[in-house]
Amino acid sequence: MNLKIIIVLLLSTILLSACYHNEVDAKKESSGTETLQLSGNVIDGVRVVEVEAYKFGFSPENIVVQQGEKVKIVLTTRDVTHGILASDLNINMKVVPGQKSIAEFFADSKGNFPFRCNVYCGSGHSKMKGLIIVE
Ligand SMILES: [Cu+2]
Repeated sequence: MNLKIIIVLLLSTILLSACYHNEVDAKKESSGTETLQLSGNVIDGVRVVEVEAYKFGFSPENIVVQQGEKVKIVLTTRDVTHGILASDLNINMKVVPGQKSIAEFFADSKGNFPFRCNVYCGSGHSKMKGLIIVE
């Protein structure tokens, strides 16, 4: 009788620890392949991302898109003339206050592509940097 109880206890302990390990593994996996929130919205098959430039930065400063997407960046400025230069993606645009500037590119390869402001706009100009992340 006692032996049966011991066996049942042993078995349930083994089962519980197996479940626990699975849970831990699942957690490890999900944190390892953490996905970033995609920027903008897909409209007619094109990912449209609105970016606002300001002294001295970009909002958002990280633009996240998926590989294979056609991407349209709609740039506006909060204050003075700014621009976006992302040489790796052949993007070179400027925007003046009160207007919109549009650039399109095809996200054909994964990676992080830095961009910066290409219009000198004051003391913090060199801090105006961002990243286009193709995942
Ligand atoms: Cu600027």
